[in-house]
Amino acid sequence: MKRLIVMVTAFAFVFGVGATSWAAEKTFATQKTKDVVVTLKSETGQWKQGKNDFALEFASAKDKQPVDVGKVTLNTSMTMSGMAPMIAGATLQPDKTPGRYLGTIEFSDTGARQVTVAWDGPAGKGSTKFSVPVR
Ligand SMILES: [Cu+2]
Repeated sequence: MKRLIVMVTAFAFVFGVGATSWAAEKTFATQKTKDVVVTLKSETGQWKQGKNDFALEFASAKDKQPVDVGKVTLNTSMTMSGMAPMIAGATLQPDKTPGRYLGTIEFSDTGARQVTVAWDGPAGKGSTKFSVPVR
């Protein structure tokens, strides 16, 4: 029995590192619409200049249960004085559980981003905007 526990622990250690789910995720943005609650999470709990990994989750506004929203996009825009807005979009892929997506996004500088999340699927079509700082 002891040997089995050691093996399971070793397995979890080897395969836990580098996996797409994080040991502890921190929520860094949440936005409620009429139908859904959109949540942004990551291991660091923030977006930084450079490349970022994060998770995007959708839950029902009614009962907080995960909701499959189908096709999802996340785009960001930053207003710059005397310049065209800086635009960055996320690469998103569905995670193993419904309503959860894993994303990467790259920012070339710091500052507040206007984030637009849009979805189109079984739960209907919608979009929401909110602000997230890049530190
Ligand atoms: Cu900028």
